Amino acid sequence: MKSLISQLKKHSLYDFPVKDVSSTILNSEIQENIIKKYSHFSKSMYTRNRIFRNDDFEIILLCWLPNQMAPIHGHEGEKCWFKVINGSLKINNYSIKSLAPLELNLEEKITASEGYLDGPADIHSVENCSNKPVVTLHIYANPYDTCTVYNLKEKRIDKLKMNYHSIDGKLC
Ligand code: 2CO
Ligand code: FE2
Repeated sequence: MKSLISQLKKHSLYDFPVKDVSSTILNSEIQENIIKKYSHFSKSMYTRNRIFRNDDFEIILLCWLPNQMAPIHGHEGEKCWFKVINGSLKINNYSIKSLAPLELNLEEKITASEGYLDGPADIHSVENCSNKPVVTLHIYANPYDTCTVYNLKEKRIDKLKMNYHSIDGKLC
């Protein structure tokens, strides 16, 4: 993890070049003790467990129980990557067709299994459709605290405050 952090610090000097950051994340081994330390699951929703944050980027471990999902949301212009550490998830990528009334185009449906690297993502939903817990490692540059949620059913756009379930391994 130390080496991933120092490589990302270098990438931050060049505004996170997509190709280089992608290969850094793909090539970085996430040790079992790191996964253990930051993995916390909750029955109420998927959890966001902060490993590292500075002004330029953050690293979060997300833990998904079966059927837990992130609704369709945007990434506020930040660059967002995530790698599947174990298990398998479904990702839907969207683009905006119209804001009023709200209409999105479903661009891509991806089944992401262990080792898959997603990103940089823009508007997507992510769901654990499997019957096993899933862990994913997320890099966000720059960190954001609120995100836009696209509610297609009610044709509404909401702002959602992002919370952490744990920071540095300790529950919030
Ligand atoms: N962006 C969501 C979050 O940070 C997870 S979906 O993958 O980017 O909670
Ligand atoms: Fe996301």
